[in-house]
Amino acid sequence: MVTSSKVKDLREEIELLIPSLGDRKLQRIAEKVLANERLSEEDALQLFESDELAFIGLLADYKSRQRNGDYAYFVVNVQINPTNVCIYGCRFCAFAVKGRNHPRAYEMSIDEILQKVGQIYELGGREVHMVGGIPPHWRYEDYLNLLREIKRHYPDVVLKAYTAIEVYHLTKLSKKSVREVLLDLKEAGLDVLPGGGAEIFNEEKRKVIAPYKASAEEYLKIHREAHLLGIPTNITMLYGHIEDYRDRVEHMSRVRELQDETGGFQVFIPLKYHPEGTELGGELTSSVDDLKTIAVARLFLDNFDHIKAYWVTLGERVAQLALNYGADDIDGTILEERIVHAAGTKAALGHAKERLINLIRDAGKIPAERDTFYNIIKVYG
Ligand code: V47
Repeated sequence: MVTSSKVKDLREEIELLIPSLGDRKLQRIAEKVLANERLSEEDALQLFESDELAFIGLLADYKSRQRNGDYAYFVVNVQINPTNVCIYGCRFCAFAVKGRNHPRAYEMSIDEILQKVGQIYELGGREVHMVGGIPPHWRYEDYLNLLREIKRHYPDVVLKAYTAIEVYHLTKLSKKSVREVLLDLKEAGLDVLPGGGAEIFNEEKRKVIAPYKASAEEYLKIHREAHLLGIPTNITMLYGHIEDYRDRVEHMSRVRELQDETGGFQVFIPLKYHPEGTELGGELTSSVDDLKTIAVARLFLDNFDHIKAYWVTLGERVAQLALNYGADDIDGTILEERIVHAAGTKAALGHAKERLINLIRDAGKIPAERDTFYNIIKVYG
């Protein structure tokens, strides 16, 4: 744990403010935070329902700096979405298409994929985040071969690839157990499981937004197995659609429980829902809601080292603000992203490292370039 010189000042500020809060419950929560006591689900709900965003942000900033000092992390990475053809018709997704003959369908060739991996080498990065649709014509071996080919050409690349949803699909394709599939993927070159596909764990809402997807139970089982095999994983929560605050708290509670059990999650990533072009439709959440969600995640998930403000969904400005509301990571250069862009995000792509560094500096934090496993590569003091 790296401490920040600001932690003491923040603590004093919080102590000064507590007596002036009109809300007795919020006072009690603040006292718990200062005493390093775990927040209950009721506390988290209370925070979501409170209007005291600035104060909640202060509490979350205190917690974040206590754990990660004044650092905010970024990674030089490339995102690759190999295909948008997908058997699942998730109603929040504007990216996927059902069949190969759809006018918007695409599938990258292995050469195209390798060329994209090459781009990140040129920039000095090593992380490849690869996730896409689940096409009906891909066989078990296709998933493995793609990893093998990338590793054969670029042996020291770090592959953060396929979500628990692909793993679930692969167990069906191969009739192998989750453990066997994960071992095959690991052997083929998988390093980390990304956090996509978690959506919202409440079964009722999950069935409405993603009717055919693996259940929350199955999803979490795959992450548990990965952790047991020494494969670190990330975890997301898609918010701002039909879920309510209770669902968000339930989701985070299940995440916290599994983290208590295994300690295998690296980072929690709240993903802001973008409705454009989706079957589900809806409205964008407010920036107040976005910042509060980051802050509550930081305060509730006391067993997580990192909370990511994913700039692609939040937009650069809110992601930057989030670094003072409990987030300590903004993901990376990415270069290309199609999933959230299909749903209308206007976040500009191809971020130069310098831009991320400036964005972090302007937020009053110290930019720290990290690898996929959160080891610091270089600090830009
Ligand atoms: O699982 C799909 C989400 C996820 C929309 O592990 C949408 O470090 C918003 O999981 N509006 C994929 N979101 C991206 C993802 C991710 C991103 C960055 C880092 C990591 C990590 C993981 O995107 C999907 C889904 O939850 N998504 N459609 C949409 N309309």
